[in-house]
Amino acid sequence: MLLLALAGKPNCGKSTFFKSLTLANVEIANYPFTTIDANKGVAYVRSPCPCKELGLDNCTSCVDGVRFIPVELLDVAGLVPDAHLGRGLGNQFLDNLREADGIIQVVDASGSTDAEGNPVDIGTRDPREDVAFLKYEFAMWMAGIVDKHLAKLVRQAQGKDQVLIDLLAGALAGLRINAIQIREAVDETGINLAKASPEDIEKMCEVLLYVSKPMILAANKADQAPEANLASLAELGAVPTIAAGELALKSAAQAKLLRYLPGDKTFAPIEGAKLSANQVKALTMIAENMKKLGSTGVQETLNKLVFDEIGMIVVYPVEDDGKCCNAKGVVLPDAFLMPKGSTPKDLAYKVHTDIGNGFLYAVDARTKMRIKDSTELKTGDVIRIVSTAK
Ligand SMILES: Nc1nc2c(ncn2[C@@H]2O[C@H](COP(=O)(O)OP(=O)(O)OP(=O)(O)O)[C@@H](O)[C@H]2O)c(=O)[nH]1
Ligand SMILES: [Mg+2]
Repeated sequence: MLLLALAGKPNCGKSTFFKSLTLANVEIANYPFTTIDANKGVAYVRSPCPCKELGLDNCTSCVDGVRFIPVELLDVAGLVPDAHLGRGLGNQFLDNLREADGIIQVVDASGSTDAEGNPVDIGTRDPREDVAFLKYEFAMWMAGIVDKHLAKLVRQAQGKDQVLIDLLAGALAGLRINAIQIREAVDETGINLAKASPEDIEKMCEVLLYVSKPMILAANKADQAPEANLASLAELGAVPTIAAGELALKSAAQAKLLRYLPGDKTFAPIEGAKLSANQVKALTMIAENMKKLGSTGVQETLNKLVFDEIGMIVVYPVEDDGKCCNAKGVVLPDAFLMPKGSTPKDLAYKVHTDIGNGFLYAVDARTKMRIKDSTELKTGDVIRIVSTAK
């Protein structure tokens, strides 16, 4: 499963963001380092289910035509400047980010926390100052790992450039970094890896981070953020978010107090639901903010990371391309997240190794036609795999 991580300075709302996506029971509080040990949970990206368009009215795998597809989400401790040197909680949670396929960087757009996450008056801190440091800390941490291994690897490679890159890829496999990405970083920075200075290694790691860890910026606490902060963060591509609002809506929907699907533009009352005066007041404020921003932004952030930055697509394998179902008659039973560029054979392997090994051809359920093995699948494709394996 895809693994995504929330990162940012202490007290910016990571755990609130996490809880709003996973409904896991985690600690949230207005002081730094509330979270110490990483929390892992399951969140869902949102995608339109093809059942509506295909006129399949017996789909039980979606909610009103909306499909929620699981991904793993990690909530880690806050990161402070010079964490790579051991400040704050230091390297421990940089280590937690190692295996992430993508990162949501949460910033406190309201400017109500200082660099270390201590509460200050709203608008005091310029949130742009909290953006660059995360990449820097991560790159420096990575540089430390490269530095530790490089001299030995250079000796082993005996002057062979590609061998050195392959060896380094082996050393960085735990960070999910491969030889192609290292080659790209070496070429782009123009360094001589075998003779790299500490500065060369840092430069290379900045590029390596960029190519290996797609990121999205969430301008959180947008409900309390000065307009100027939201505007300057928008210039950096940030999605304005109200994690606390999303959490309130998800919890209220779960308690059947209102109707809300994550990512909806608004929410609807449920007749007969008993809301206290305080709840009504809080919900009114959330509704006003959602109107201003378009939504709470939380689902949008996750979707943008997965679909735009990491570049995943959603594909639906079926066994019966007439009814778009599996052998048990379940309509569109699976929704698989796959990297862009995946082919029918990749899908066959994703269904099962045996199905992949026995792959013969694939049929597009919309056209009922065989598709070429080299076809790049796209989001919403409903595909029947024909394989010698059952
Ligand atoms: N106004 C507002 N407050 C928020 C929002 N999201 C989180 N908060 C508040 O921000 C404070 C910190 O939230 P946490 O989720 O604990 O922050 P964190 O980043 O996990 O903090 P550490 O674990 O200490 O690094 C809490 O008081 C939350 O209620 C939001 O969207 N709007
Ligand atoms: Mg936390």
